[in-house]
Amino acid sequence: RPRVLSGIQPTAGSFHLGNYLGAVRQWVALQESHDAFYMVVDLHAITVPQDPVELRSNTRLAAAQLLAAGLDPERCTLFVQSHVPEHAQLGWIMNCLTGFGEASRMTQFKDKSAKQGADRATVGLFTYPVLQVADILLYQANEVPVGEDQRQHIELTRDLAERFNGRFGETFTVPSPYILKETAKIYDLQDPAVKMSKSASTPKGLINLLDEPKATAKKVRSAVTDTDTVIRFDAEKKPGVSNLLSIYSTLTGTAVTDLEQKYEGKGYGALKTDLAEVMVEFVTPFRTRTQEYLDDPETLDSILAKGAEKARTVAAETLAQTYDRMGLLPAK
Ligand code: AQP
Repeated sequence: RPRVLSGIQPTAGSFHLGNYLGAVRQWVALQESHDAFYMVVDLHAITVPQDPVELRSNTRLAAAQLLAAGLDPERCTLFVQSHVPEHAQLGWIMNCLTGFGEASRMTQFKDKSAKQGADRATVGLFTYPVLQVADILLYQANEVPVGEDQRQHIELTRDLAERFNGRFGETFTVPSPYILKETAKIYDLQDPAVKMSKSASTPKGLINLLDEPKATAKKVRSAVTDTDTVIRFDAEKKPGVSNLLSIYSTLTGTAVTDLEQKYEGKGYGALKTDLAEVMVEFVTPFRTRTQEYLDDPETLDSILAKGAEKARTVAAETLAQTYDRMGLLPAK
């Protein structure tokens, strides 16, 4: 079975709809066909300041949401990044292979550091993509299911894998991004020109999966569309409506063309009311299941401990091989 790896940050408590449709939904599907490794990336979360108590509870909350979304510990390996020390270790190696200019070109760092102010952005935030390279290469992943915003980081991963292999001999699998066109980028419901994001979206434009379903329905009903009335997918001319169609189509498994037909002659109000209902039907059981996992922290922690053990077996082997290839003297 080909291998996949991906991660999600334990920040902001609830996952948002972009996280789910862009990434987590694919993770659930891929555990059927792939040898899947999924993690809660707490080491990435600390690249910006975190409250220790919240970080710990958000880490459990992220794991609970992944299980609620459908990850099955019998079918995939689910773990917390900091439980596998090899991530930080290979991260250092990859830092030593990455050009300073190369890292400086990462647009996500540019965006995030600009938002924080250059003096407040940490070196950790700067090397975040390099740690991500290590995350992926440790597991010799063939594919990495992520949203469009991560494409550049996967490119960097490919470059570094090829560089290492070229310099020290075939060691790493060169991974490919696994990005589904329809859900590669879910947009802010109030500003369909920008991606839905926990840090950049307005509260009204951001669908947090764990919010009150009623509040979520309201956000959907007040989504920004356009002054036209036709329900048609056209990402350029009708970004708001197209975003709603993508979300609707993915959540219900109905083709966008079928939705266009269904809503022919009907107004935006009908589309939004129906999508609000679809959303409520999706988030209501999701919230309940998440709470069930949170109510049983022992089971949750033991799932994560087993996951970390499985992950370490793979990660340790890759790291040992990497050290060996580079000429680091083994400890006797
Ligand atoms: N709007 C989105 N559309 C599609 N996919 C998305 N992802 C995030 N936003 C969208 C994907 O979700 C996965 C996990 O993301 P993360 O934990 O790395 O969080 P992030 O990318 O930092 O999420 P945000 O909300 O975008 O955070 P900020 O505001 O801090 O930048 C990834 O696969 C990501 O592609």
